[in-house]
Amino acid sequence: PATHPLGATHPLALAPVTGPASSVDGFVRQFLRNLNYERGVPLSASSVNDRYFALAMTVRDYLMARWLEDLRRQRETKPKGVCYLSAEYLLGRQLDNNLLASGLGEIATEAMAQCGIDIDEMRAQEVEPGLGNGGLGRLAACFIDSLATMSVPNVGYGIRYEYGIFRQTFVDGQQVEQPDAWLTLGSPWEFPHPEGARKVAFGGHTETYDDGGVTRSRWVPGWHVQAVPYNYMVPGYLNGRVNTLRLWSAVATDAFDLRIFNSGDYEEAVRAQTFAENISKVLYPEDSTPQGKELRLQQQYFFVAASISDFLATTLGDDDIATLPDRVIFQLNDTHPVIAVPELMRVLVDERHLEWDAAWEITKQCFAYTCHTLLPEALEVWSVDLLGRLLPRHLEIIYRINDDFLDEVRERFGDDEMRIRNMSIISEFPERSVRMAYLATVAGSKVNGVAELHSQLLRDKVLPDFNEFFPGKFTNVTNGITPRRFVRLANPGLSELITEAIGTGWLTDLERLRELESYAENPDFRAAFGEVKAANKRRLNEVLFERDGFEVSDGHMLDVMVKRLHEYKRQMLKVLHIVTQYESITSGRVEAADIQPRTFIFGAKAAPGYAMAKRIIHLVNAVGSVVNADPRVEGRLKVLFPPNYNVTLAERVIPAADLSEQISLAGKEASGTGNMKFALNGALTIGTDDGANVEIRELVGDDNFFLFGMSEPQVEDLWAAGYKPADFYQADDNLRRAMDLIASGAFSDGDKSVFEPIVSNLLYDDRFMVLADYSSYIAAQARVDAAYADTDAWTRSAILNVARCGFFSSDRSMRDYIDRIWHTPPML
Ligand code: NBG
Repeated sequence: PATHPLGATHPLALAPVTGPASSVDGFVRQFLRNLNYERGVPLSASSVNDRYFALAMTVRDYLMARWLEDLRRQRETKPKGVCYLSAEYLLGRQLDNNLLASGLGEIATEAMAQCGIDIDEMRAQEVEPGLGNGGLGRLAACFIDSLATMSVPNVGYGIRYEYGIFRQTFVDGQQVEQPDAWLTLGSPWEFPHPEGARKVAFGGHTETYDDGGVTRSRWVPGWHVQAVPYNYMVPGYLNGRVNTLRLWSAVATDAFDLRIFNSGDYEEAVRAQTFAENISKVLYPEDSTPQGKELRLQQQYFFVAASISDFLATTLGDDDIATLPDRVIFQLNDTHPVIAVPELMRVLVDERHLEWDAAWEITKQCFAYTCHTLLPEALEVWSVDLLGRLLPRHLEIIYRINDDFLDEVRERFGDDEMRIRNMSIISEFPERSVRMAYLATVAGSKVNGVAELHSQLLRDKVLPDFNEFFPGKFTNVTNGITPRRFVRLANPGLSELITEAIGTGWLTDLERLRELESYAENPDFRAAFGEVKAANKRRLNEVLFERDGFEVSDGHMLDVMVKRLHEYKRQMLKVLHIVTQYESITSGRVEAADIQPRTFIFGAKAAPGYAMAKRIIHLVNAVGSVVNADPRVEGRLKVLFPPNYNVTLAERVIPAADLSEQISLAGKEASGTGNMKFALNGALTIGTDDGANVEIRELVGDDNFFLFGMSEPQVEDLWAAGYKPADFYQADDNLRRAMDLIASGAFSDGDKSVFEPIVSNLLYDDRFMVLADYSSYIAAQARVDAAYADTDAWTRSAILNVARCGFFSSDRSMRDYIDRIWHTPPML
């Protein structure tokens, strides 16, 4: 059979490419047409933004026929599809991704060149939609990419935040947040559909009424908001498939305005509008620790109510509501969308008039829940007070679900009040509230964690009673990342090298990277691999220079820790390592010339209200200023902290890294996904036995991974024995010297008070056992230094990391979801 020049084997990809943009000439023509007719400018007077828009539209035009065709086919064949419900999608830039998926990259580059335009200028023009905080949102973006690439019908539902994750700047080394006005210049990728708006209700009260002899409940809402859908194309990689991402934007309802307006209160009418539109105004910048604010619950209900209503109206249509489980599975991405459970019950019982039990049978089949955390404080709860005020009918429904559930528990286990209290969806302390994770667990057909260790701890430690009660409900799906964005686009040099070695096809069948294993023994391949890494470092240096004015030294090991700032991730451990190296040189105990030159790169945003995290950011910057300026270090240690780490920067940093820091306290990081991206780009990991690190190490082998620190059971033992961090401080000279140096004010112009809260927190509290793991970490870093000195052996390990991590493709994650949870066949 013929193969597509780009390696895909889907029939649509093999079909002759037709349409306006399929040749350089055609592309130029369509591009100019878009510039003239959509932007209203001639080429000679066009701005970079005009050209970026016209280029994006030309790519869109090309994908459009496939999108429409997919939608038509789905209407016709009515397959079971996945509705992914997620409050976050951290998409990253779209242009390159869509050029890649459509196979138009070369044509577009050539076409732009013929127009006398540098396509890189237009790439740089795109503002990435930062509609997520970190791993959870980026995971959702990887998943929808994989589903499209695997031809699985899917709609991703979420919120079109007007302001995404804040833009981080540093003032005197401290984080200052700026609004992320990503829509200022518009976005060429979205298709607004105001005619498809759904009305979402809030507040009011409930009442019962007589419906021909049947007593029913109904909700009499207090106010409404319109949810306007914006559609985005989600193209599969070279397979002619395009799925949909549908994000909701809040708009005031006409009725709402009119009523007040008629009363003559113009100002109040405008205020009402602002109130409504606030719902999709801004992404909450909390990662892993929810805020519990009313507006947040409004956002959650807003998008799931709109999504369910949308699915029923546009996809199920007039079909029998009882067939719903054959048509859809709603995947709950963490607890944020869990209010969808009582919403579907409300629709089925109150609006469609199903019996409660029949409705519950349907509902249970239509949901599955993914948990993304192990931190108890991160499990979302909503006070009964707030929930009852905002969604009174939903609270009633939750009570009924809980009553029925607890009856079943009693039936099985007897009147074990302790157990009942532990399993109740309603918790009584410290205030009456709804435990959203419990609601999701009771309702979901499956509950999954995001890495083997996480799923095991979820079963055995977080929700053990539920695991006992629902045997078979708990499962694991280890996270993954899309190799299209994070290998092919981010690392074209490596991609080319891989293709030269093993041919095409690996990008959609990542386990094929195994074929690289033997190349690790080939000196020519190792040299080429090393050259790619070096080129990626040079490219990163250019970006950092242009972006932040940083100058990076050649020949350094690039040691990278990029992820949200959170105490459990232990950026402090990394800081202590740097300070230890610095102190050992400046105190004369170690010759600068004797240490392995390293550049440490940090990237991390802190939640604006998380004081300790912000103080740690301040400390990293402070240590950087001192270390980078100290001549005694002879330039052999360098600390760089580019502000505003985001997907775009990740795509540059990760391919350049030598060492990947994955150093959370064992039992705290659910999975991590950065760890996978680094390994697949040939960085070696220094890490604890936590999250997906465990699986990475198992796959790459102990020789190609720097393991340190306590295991999760050891952590438990140390807690049980009584953890005294100060004992560790006393027992380790290096640790004492590093801590003392920070406490002395050496990094704060002699002002001891600035970082005192960090030091005393470590000495007297240290919830995440930084001090307990310090000595093991420093020893592992010494092993890293020794290993890096042998360039050939290091490169060999790096190649083996790439070769053995194909498992971490999000395509594999999607296959696992399909097999274990969704049971959705691919569409032919
Ligand atoms: C995060 C975990 C990560 C995990 C991602 C994706 C939340 C609540 N959880 O370890 O901290 O990789 O989810 O599953 O953001």
